[in-house]
Amino acid sequence: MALHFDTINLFDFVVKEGNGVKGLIESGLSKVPDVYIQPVDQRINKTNNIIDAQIVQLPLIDISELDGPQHDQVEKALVKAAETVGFFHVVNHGLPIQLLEELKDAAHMFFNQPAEKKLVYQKGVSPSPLVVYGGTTVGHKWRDNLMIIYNSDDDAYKYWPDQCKEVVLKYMKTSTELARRILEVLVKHLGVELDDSMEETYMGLRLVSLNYYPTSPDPELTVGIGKHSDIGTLTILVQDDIGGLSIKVQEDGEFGKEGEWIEVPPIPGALLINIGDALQILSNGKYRSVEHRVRNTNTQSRVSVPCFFNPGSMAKIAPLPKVVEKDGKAKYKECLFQDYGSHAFAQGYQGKKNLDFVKITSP
Ligand SMILES: O=C(O)CCC(=O)C(=O)O
Repeated sequence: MALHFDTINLFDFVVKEGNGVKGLIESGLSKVPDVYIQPVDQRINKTNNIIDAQIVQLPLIDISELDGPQHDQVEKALVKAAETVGFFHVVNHGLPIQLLEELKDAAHMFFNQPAEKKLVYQKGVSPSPLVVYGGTTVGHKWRDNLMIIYNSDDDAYKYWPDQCKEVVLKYMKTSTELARRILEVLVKHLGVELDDSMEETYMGLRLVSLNYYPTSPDPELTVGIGKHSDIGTLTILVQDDIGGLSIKVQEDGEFGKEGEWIEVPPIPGALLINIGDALQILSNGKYRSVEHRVRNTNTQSRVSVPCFFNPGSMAKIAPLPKVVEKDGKAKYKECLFQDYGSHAFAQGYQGKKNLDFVKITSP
């Protein structure tokens, strides 16, 4: 028989007892609890699982061609995607397809465990503050999550959950190579050689998030994740074949009209990459972070595994001097990444508003 929840025991069930949203749905819940019902302006309209947003093909880039005769065209395609839509798929990316499959399996294995096993990784009791499991009523996302920040291989072997430590570590390492390659191209286009001394600024803080989006009794009322832009430089996303991610078009053009949402269907074996706020700041606005969000479905749960490349907490982020020189003025002021991150987390899901924190408004 389905359980009945009031707000307090809902919080206890989901968060304190570690059942997550997944546990809610497995309890037989047939109605979205009030706390998860989104305000009308945050809802993702859909009828019979067809979202209002259009379905558009994003740029699909064969990254292996960076080492081949198409090198210049691939560089151009990366730069164009980063300057316009801010999201693109890559294939022949160097991450074995088997690794991607194992990663999704590992996510399922972790979330399929009984609540008490997941609870071990909850904030405050987790063996490491860098590994945190949370089902949440806070932020009202219809999603469970395991967040893992990389510190060292030793810590990974000691503290990360057995179900996923090997595969997440491999994923983080191979995607770091890929991210570095892409950042090299993008930064070179700005007139700067990316060398080891800049590593801290571009990817000093790497984290992997395992997302589990359970089916929702009414996907019109819930969101998997509300509209936001990522705060770092680049994000690489592995996802299963369910779909549900949509992005907001920033300017009229081949991907739609400014302000429209487009659905991004997964491409088997491809990785989805997007630009984050820090790269928008470093590039003085040339490369653009993008608002995105995730809808739920009432038929299938979904897993996704983003690897976020962020500046280190103590890294100063500001437009690159070479770009400012060319542009004549800086559009953003310098700040510590940790201050930017704190501001963003305090704001919650506000689209791209976080950038206002550092935006220089003309007198
Ligand atoms: O699940 C997805 O497709 C996107 C995940 C995401 O936006 C996030 O974890 O910040």
